[in-house]
Order: sequence, then C-alpha cells, then structure tokens
Amino acid sequence: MFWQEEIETIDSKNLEKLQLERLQKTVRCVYENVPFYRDKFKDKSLKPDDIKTLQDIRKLPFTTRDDLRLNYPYGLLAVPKNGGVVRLHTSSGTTGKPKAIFFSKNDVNQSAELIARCLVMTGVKSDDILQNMMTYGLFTGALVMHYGAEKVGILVIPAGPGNTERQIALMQDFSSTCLHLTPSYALYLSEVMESKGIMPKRDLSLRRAYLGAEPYSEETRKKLEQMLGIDIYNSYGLSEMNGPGVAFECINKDGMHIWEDNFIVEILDQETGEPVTEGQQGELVLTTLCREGMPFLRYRTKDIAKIIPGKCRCGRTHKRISRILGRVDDMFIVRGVNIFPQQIERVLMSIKGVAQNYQIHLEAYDKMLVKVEIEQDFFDGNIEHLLILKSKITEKLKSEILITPKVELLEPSTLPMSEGKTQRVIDRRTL
Ligand code: DLL
Repeated sequence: MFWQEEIETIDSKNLEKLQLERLQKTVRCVYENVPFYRDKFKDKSLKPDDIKTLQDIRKLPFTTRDDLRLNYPYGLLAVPKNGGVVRLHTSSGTTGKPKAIFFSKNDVNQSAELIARCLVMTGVKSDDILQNMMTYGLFTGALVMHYGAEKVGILVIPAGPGNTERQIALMQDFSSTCLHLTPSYALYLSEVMESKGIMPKRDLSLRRAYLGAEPYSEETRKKLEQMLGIDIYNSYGLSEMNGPGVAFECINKDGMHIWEDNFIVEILDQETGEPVTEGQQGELVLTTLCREGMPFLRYRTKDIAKIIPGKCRCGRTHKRISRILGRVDDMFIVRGVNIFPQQIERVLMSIKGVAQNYQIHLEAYDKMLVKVEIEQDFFDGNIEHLLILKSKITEKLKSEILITPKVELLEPSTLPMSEGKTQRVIDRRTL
C-alpha cells in the first residue's frame, strides 16, 4: 500500500532531476532571503548559479546547531514572520536557548504528507485508531504525527504522555490499534501492563507502535514486540527537518526509508566532512528540498547512521538509513575507549532476566557504573542466581566495550522513568 505511489517508487533518474530542480530553488531562496546564508556564500565566493549538478552540493556551506542558536529566534526565516509562518516548534535543548523552528502553511501540509506516507507504508488503513502518546506542545513529536494521521483519515486520540493507567483505559475503551511513543515510555508502559496482569494480545486491540525521538536498539525492539505482541516500527526525525516523518521503517523493518524528494542525504566523516563510502557509518547531513519557512542547507544532525545498500522489497526507491547508531556528542570516552550508550543497551537487552531500565554513571577517575533493573524473580529467589546474572552482565559488557564496568542490579521500577526523552548517561566527571 502506498500513499503517493508515483513519488515513493520514483526511478533514480527522475529523482535526481527533481532533487536538482528543488536544490537550485532552495539555494536561490536562501541566498535571496536569509542574510546568514548570503554571507556564507560570499565567504566562499559562491553564487546560486554555481550549483549545476547534485554533486555541487559539496560546495555549499554547512548549517549547524550553533548557527540556529546564534540566529535565534527569527534569523533564519526565509519568509516574513508576519503572514509567512503559521506555527512554531522548538527543539528540546538541555542547555542554553532552544532551537526555534517555524513552519509555513505549506510546511505544515508537507510534513503531514510525509507522515501519511509513513503510516500507510506500515499498513495503516481506515479502521486504525492511533493513540498519540508523544508530548503535545512545542515538541514536534505529537502535533506533526497528529496532522499526518488525520490526513490519512484515521481516528487520532491526542492522549499525550503520562498517566499510564489512563492510557491503558483509553486503549481498552476505544480499541486503539496503533501507538506513537518514545521507546523509554514504551518500556515503562509494558512494565505497568505486566504488573497489572494485562496481556495486550488478549485484552487490547493493538497491532503496531511507532517508536522514535530517542535511540533504542534492535534488542529493545524485539523485547517490546514480544512483550506487547505487536509490530514496532522505528521513526526518525528532528525538529529542524519537520519533526517525525523524515525516515521511517516499512513492513520489512530493514532500515528506514528517508524521503529523498524532500531531503538530500549525505553521510559524512564527522571529522573531515568528506563523504564516507556507501555502507560506512558517518554523520547524517540533511538538506531540505521542500521547506519554505526555514530551509536548511547541509544541516549537521550529529546523528550517526549508515546507508543500507540495495533495493527494498517493498518497492520504494528512497534510500534506507540504519537505526541511529549514536550521536557525535552522545559518545563518551572511558579510559580512552569511545563508547555509545546504545552499545550498552544492546548488550543489556539481549540478556535474559534484564528488565526495562538502565542508567550509565560516569564517575571520577573514569570509573563507569551500569545500574540495571532486573526481573523481580531474581530478588525473590536464590542469591546465587543474582550473582551469576551480575557476572554475566559484567562479562558481556566487557567483551563489547573492552573495559570492565561496575554493575549494580536493581529491582524493577527503581530508576527514574521519563515520559519524554530519557537521560541514560549521568556524567559526574563534568559536574
Ligand atoms: O525527536 C522528532 C521526532 C519525534 C522523531 C517523534 C521521531 C518521533 P527533536 O526533539 O528535535 O525531534 O530531536 C531530534 O532525536 O537528532 C536524534 O538524535 C533523536 N532521534 C529522533 N528519532 C530517533 C530515532 C524529534 N528513531 C533528535 N532513533 C535526533 C534514534 C532519534 N534517535
């Protein structure tokens, strides 16, 4: 099933033609309307007419998160702020000013179109009911999904996050078939369902859930699919690129299709800024092709991913990116070893007995402590089993990250659980 079959299955020649036309239009637009870009072009002695082929994208300047902050709030608008834009979102920043992202009427519509493609790609039909458990408000997660689902024409329950018992009641009362939530909240939800003796397969009508906005591993997906008895699809996006709907898995769950008629994808070596060879991992850099309010050239997402080579069995021709493998700034270094939180998660979630939540504490002198919740049975049973599990976790982590962390086993629901994005790494070395 397709939402816009012609564009979703476009051949490479026509896609390249479309991308070039849209890139040239975007370049002209920012040159004429955004002083920040015009200055950058001047620094490089570059004119819009110098962009003659898609390869010329490499002549264009990068845009970074700092550029957004320095030009906060209106500096990067390409249309008048009065009359040109109809919606503001901001991106969750833990330090300093957030990033202000504006949508024109067309941007609102276009982001909904992309979500519609994504939902239909996973088999959504008119009898589906989406319970939207992302935060409504300045965060893009809920509203962008909401408009897209309405475009498909399905019922949307604007539940927002939290109040888990009420969430379950909504699922029961309205027979929700799809959920949209963060992976950390999904883990918490499944834990609450388990503790209340709710068996989703028996007691609910759920078919699938869309998880995104924060990283999670394939092991976490499998665990949740098993616990909830549903299909889980990975959804990637960022406020700077409309929010969710940038890249999304199809039913094959083998990488996320990134909508190349809307974005030009580059995977670059994060240090040199040069393209990596296809299939290698690097920083995802995106150029918008359809955004009116705030077009971005070569935006450095700081997210690390790779292109999945080959064609997808679903027939869509748009490239697939891997799961987000880490963030350039997520990475932490312990005794000289570069470690991503996802590596830890992958190991933990593959071990039987490990429950839903974990936290990584980095302490003085480069000491690392992994706090991990495990199933209640281990605390109720023989202490031997507890010790065996602890050394198994330590050994497996050691073979993945090459250093031996301290491991602390905790009872379920001990660690703080967030309804939004969860903080996995607590780095006391920088406090
Ligand atoms: O998180 C948009 C979104 C909402 C995506 C709902 C998917 C679902 P921001 O708050 O700007 O926007 O955060 C964007 O979150 O650069 C990634 O680091 C991370 N992220 C988003 N989706 C995924 C994912 C929204 N599926 C930042 N896997 C991005 C891993 C993700 N990381």
